[in-house]
Amino acid sequence: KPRIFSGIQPSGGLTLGNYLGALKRFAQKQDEGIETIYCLVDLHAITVWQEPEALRRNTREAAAAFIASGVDPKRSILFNQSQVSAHAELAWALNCVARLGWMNRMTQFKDKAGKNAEKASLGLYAYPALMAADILLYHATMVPVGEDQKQHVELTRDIAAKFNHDYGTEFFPSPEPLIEGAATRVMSLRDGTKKMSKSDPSDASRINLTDDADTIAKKIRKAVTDPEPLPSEIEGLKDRAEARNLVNIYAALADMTPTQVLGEYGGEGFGKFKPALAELAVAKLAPISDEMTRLMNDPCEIDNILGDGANRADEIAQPILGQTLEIMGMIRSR
Ligand code: AQP
Repeated sequence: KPRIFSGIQPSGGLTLGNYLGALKRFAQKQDEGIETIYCLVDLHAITVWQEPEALRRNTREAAAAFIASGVDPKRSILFNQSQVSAHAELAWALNCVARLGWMNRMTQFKDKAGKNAEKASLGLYAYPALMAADILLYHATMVPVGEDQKQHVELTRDIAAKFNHDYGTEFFPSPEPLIEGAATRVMSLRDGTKKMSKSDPSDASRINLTDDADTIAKKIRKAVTDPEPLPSEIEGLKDRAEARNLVNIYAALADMTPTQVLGEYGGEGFGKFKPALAELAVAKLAPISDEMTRLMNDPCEIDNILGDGANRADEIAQPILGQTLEIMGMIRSR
């Protein structure tokens, strides 16, 4: 039976990258009649330092962003990871299945740990095994993610296959990464070779879902670009990372293909394209930001939604955790 699982780290305010690469598609998937489970992965967030008050606020704000983007907490399960303890428990079991050699190849660890990997937390290194647990705990078959998470979903498939092989079972299904649309990798507005990220020190590099209209317009106006007009054909964007990024963002926001966008704006300079993009971005993001502000006025309501989601997630997760441990030879006598 198809089932979708995906998560977002509440490690800061969410960006346009998170919206186009994840949230917008999460809401669409729910409308395709597939069971959808969405998680605010707070246990992942603490792999790098989080101020406790900020983590609480960011978790509620991310929940508000899901709901404001169209995820219906009645039709989908929406919860924060740490309220379902089976995630951490299965992660331990999978830590014992995953091989060091596999973990050493994970590029996100290298990117996030930087040059001084000795100072990184053990959790940051083990992050992909926890992510595998998140997905396998629900026997999820599809994982909608941005490009950057593809390697982790592939590792999840390797872990599932090794578990099944070692224990002579077909217990874990192999999940497929779903990487779709024009904006699977939204890039920084300051550097077309870096992904737009909530933890980038430069606020000008990203559009936050909570930015007001003036801020959005200013960031787009100041986005780094080359001086050439837009090409009429998609091939013309090949060596123009910044221009390609803005065209992809426009396409994703307008539900168009990049080719259609160039059909409209090919030959135009950024003096015309950037204001059009800013207007579109404001039109699409303002209702989300307004709804987030409204929801954030009632943190108790958000906490109740997360609690209800956690109860429903737990009902699926507990039996799967129990069966996993039993397959591994652990006594379950209560
Ligand atoms: N720039 C992006 N373009 C497309 N998709 C993106 N995603 C993140 N950035 C982009 C997708 O959003 C989902 C949640 O990601 P996450 O918050 O769990 O972690 P991340 O991928 O590490 O995102 P950030 O914003 O870069 O966070 P930090 O800065 O904390 O590391 C995923 O589906 C991801 O693909």
